[in-house]
Amino acid sequence: MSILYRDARLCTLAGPTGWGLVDDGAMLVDGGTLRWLGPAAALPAGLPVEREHRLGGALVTPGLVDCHTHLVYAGQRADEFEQRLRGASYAAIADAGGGIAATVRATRAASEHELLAATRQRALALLRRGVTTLEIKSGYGLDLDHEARCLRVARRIGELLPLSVRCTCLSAHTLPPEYAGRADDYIDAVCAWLPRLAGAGLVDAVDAFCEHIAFDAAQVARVFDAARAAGLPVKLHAEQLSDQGGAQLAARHGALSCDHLEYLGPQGVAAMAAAGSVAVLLPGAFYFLRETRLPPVQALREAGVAIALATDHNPGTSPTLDPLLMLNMGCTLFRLTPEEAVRGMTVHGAAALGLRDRGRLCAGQRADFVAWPLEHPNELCYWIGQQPACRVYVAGEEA
Ligand code: DI6
Ligand code: FE
Repeated sequence: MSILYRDARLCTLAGPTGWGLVDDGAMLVDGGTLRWLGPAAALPAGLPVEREHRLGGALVTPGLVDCHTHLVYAGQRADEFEQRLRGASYAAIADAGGGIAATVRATRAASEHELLAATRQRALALLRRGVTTLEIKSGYGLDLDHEARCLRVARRIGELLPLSVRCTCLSAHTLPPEYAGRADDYIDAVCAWLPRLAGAGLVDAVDAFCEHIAFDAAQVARVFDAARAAGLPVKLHAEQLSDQGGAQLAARHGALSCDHLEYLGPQGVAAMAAAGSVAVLLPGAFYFLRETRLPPVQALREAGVAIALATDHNPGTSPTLDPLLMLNMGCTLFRLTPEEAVRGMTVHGAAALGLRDRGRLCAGQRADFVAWPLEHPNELCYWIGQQPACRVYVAGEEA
């Protein structure tokens, strides 16, 4: 079915810089792919158009890519939020058995059906707010069966909703209680699961948490070697609370992305630039943990490292389902320009997932796009908590 969309202001992001605005634009979609786009006045004659749809002067951007979420979990951690407001640190709460471990207990206790229902609601909220490609991590199961369950739920979301879902195995998220004092044994176990989870078609990438409250660089390196042996790309929660040299390690393994990065140093920046790893910045977690150390945005820019933004949705450090709020915070907290922020949740978010077929509007790309009741794309970063009533199109069809 070929569909001609017209009467839109296109924000194509087609070039390396600039919004790529096209006024009075038209787009021809066929087989879920953009075949032609440009000013309506330049529409070639004789295009095969089976259906025509007017977008009422809407601003059209590429579909948003939320490249870092922990969407599969049960329960909530509002009590920890209160404890932190009274002065407890995230690390101290984790050391006392709370934090990620608290969500692991709740997640293990939930049924797969409950996990699916809760995750579906969250994914649907993101879809309604313009997200067309979504990464979902495991990491609240932390044994083979529970990790497999979380990854099955993530996969199922991509079948139930008109969204592209990428599933990331984050079994090296924290040490589960049954392995207390035996972190290296747990890493051995994770390395043994990986080929099985991958063989079941449940994993698109492998992630780990490199931090003093999680795993050290040598342990992460073993997980990454197992990922490579299973033919899977890697990414890393790196330098979130301290500089562990995680970004350099990840870059040596050709990481798709390094994420968080508040404590990233010059050597980490250089390593990421050389490896072409994307810097995924997560202002929701920075804000919610009331962090003060800023990621080195200017150094990343100067080194030519692509910067992405994501929600990092999770119950401990970023309980948001609001992608546009992340764009706003990317600008206000991290001093990104609005164009950098929007690229961060489109073309660079896609790159952080290894996807080159989306994130821009140009011929040959997937026809994932969003029609917004806005005049200019900088408004995506400007309104706070307004949720403009957008229409979301996935592979050329309204979702
Ligand atoms: N860093 C984070 O911000 C999340 N995971 C991670 O490695 C937090 C996960 C949680 O607190 O539940
Ligand atoms: Fe995260």
